[in-house]
Order: sequence, then C-alpha cells, then structure tokens
Amino acid sequence: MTRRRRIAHLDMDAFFASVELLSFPELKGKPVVVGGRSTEPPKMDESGVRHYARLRDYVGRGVITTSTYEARALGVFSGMGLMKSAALAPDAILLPANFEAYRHYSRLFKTAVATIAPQIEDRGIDEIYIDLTDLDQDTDRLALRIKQAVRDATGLSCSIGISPNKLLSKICSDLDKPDGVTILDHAELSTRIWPLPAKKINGIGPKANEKLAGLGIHTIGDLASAEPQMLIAHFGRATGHWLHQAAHGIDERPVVTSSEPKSLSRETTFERDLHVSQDRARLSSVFTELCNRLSEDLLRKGYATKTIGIKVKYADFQVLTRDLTLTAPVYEGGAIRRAATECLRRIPLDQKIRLLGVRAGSLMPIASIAQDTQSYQPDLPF
Ligand code: TTP
Ligand code: MG
Ligand code: MG
Repeated sequence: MTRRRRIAHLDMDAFFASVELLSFPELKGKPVVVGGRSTEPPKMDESGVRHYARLRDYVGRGVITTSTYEARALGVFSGMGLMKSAALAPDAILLPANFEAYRHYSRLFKTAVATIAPQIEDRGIDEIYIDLTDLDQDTDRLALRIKQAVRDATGLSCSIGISPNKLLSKICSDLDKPDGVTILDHAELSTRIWPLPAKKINGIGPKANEKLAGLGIHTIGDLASAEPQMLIAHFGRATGHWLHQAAHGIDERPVVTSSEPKSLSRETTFERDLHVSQDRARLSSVFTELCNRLSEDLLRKGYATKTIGIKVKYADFQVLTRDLTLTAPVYEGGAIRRAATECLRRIPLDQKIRLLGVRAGSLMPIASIAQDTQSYQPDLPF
C-alpha cells in the first residue's frame, strides 16, 4: 500500500519587508512599505538617529513591492501605486528593495528546512513545497519544528499549509497568515475549502475569475457543484477538467525536488596549443579567468566547494586530472586559484597543452557554511 501523501507549502510572511526589519528593528510593529524606483535608504544623522522616508513624500510612478501586516491593515498592498497608497497611509515608512539580502535569506530558510525535511521543491524566492510523506513524526510536530528551524536560521516567521496535495496546501498556507499552521484533511474539503472564493485556487487568475463570476461561480464550492461539461464548454477540455478536479481537491502532481548539481566546471580549448615555457603569461591569465568564472558560477547558484580539480589535455589528446580536498569550503576566485594551482603542480608541464579546465566538486550550499576561506597559498607554477 502506498502511504497517504503529506505535502506542505511554506511561504515566508511579508518576506521583503520582514528582511528589512532585521536591519531596522526599531520599525517592528509599524506600517512599512518596500518599493519605489528612486526610494532613498534611511540616513543616519550625527547623533545616530535614523531618518526614514515616508510614503507621503514619494513622488513618482513606483509601486509597492510588499508591505508589513501593519501597513496592510491600512489598506496598502503589493502592486498598489505608491502615490495612491500614500493617501491611505501617509505616515507609513518607505524603504528601497535590497534583492541581494532577500536572496541571501531565501537560501538560508530553504537550507534550514532541508535539515528537517529534504524533499523540497523550490517555488521562488519565498516559498517551497515539502514532501513530508516519508518522515515519521506527527504532522503538527513537524510543522512546528520546520517553523522553528526557519526562525532560528533567519529570525523570520513563515506560514505553512499541510494537506494531501500541493493545490490544497498552497491554499492552506495562506489561511492563517502570518505565523500560521493550517493542517487539512481531504474530508474537511467541503467545510473549509468550498466556502473560499474561487480565485484562492492557484491558477485561477483575474481573467478566469471574472469569467467564472459571469457564470455565477464565486466560491470553490460553486465550482465543485458546476457540471464538468459546462466548464469544458466555456474553458476548453483541459482547463474545464482541471477546474472541476481542483474544486474537488484532486491534485496528483508530485513534489519535484531540483536535482542539485554534483559539480561545476569551466574549461577552455586553446586556439593553438600552448607551452608553459613560451606561453606562461597567456596560460596564467587563462587559468585565472577560469577560476574566476567558476567562482561566479558557484556564487550564482549559491554553492561553495571543498574539492577543486583540474584537467589538462596535452597536444596529443592525453588527459590528466588532479583533485585537491580542502579543509574548509571555498567559492571565491582567489581561493579556487590557489587550490587549482596546487593541483597543477602535480602535473608534468613538459608538453604543449591543448585544453585547461577547473572543476569544483562536493558542492554545498553557501548558506550552510561559515564564511572562512583558505589562507594557505602555495607557490604558483606559472
Ligand atoms: P508573497 O509571498 O506573495 O508576499 P509576502 O511574502 O510579502 O507576504 P505574505 O505574508 O502574504 O506571503 O511574495 C513574496 C515576496 O515577493 C514579497 O515579499 C515581495 C515580492 N513580490 C513582488 O516583488 N511583487 C509582487 O507583486 C508580490 C505579490 C510579491
Ligand atoms: Mg510570502
Ligand atoms: Mg510567496
């Protein structure tokens, strides 16, 4: 017998705004809005007091990226024009977006969840699906452990929905925001899901919602009791069928865990074969370039590595590789070059070289490591 699926959807609360509040804790409990193209960061005066921009001072066409729950209580939400929202919350504090920080905290919370439940499908900067089916603990206990791990790693709160599938869990994670846990059994569909507006189903956008309203379908329950043939007549076979299934809480989509790369590498074949004795400068600069590119690849994908390897193909097509395992993970170009240089010293460079490559193995998320790099620096062979 296959086990009954337990799927969680986790979504961070007021994500960008909450990350900003980590830098400006004195703003906790206040209406704060993130957004605007030309928003100035807060300035500190000589006496150490920070001065924040207010919504009423904003001039321009920018929109709200997100807002704290205190700002939402004043009617100010994602997507609203800033000048329009200033009419509702003139004193709300306005902060510029800081995407680097959001990406950093995104990696941190995902890594923290993975320590408890590794079957994760990444759904963007602030949300994931998690397959809990194979874990032993009770669902409510697991939900609390996951929330605590996220809080410990980031200082931030999230909301979690857990049900037998992704569709219902996505609806549930939104039902008790912020800092909520909603666990739903399929038997509770008619009491807890059917009263909700149809647009709560992820996939029913404003256009479909309007079309449904024109057919007298407002709630998920209305949709569930609509004739499938009628839905197919108006929306086509695939969408009509899907609408019917969704309203009945049926969704068999698996949690798709992204396959993590095991290694990353950069290599280059020279236009003409090079020899260390005649082409030292050229080889050296190509080598540095490869290490820097590899570093950029690692940073872009959020990995560090403890294994650096190199590959040399001689003019006669013979290939040699060497690896070095480091005591601490690295990701920075200089550290990669030092380790790769060590490898290169173990390869005879008495023939012409056709290809040079640098590889990073045993990848690990940068978010999971302490940020100390190698200090050991061997002599360079060229
Ligand atoms: P959401 O999860 O939709 O919103 P949120 O995390 O701010 O608030 P909630 O507690 O309701 O989940 O989006 C995550 C982040 O994505 C959000 O903090 C800012 C960004 N975002 C945009 O840039 N544009 C948008 O229109 C929305 C909705 C979000
Ligand atoms: Mg969110
Ligand atoms: Mg989200």
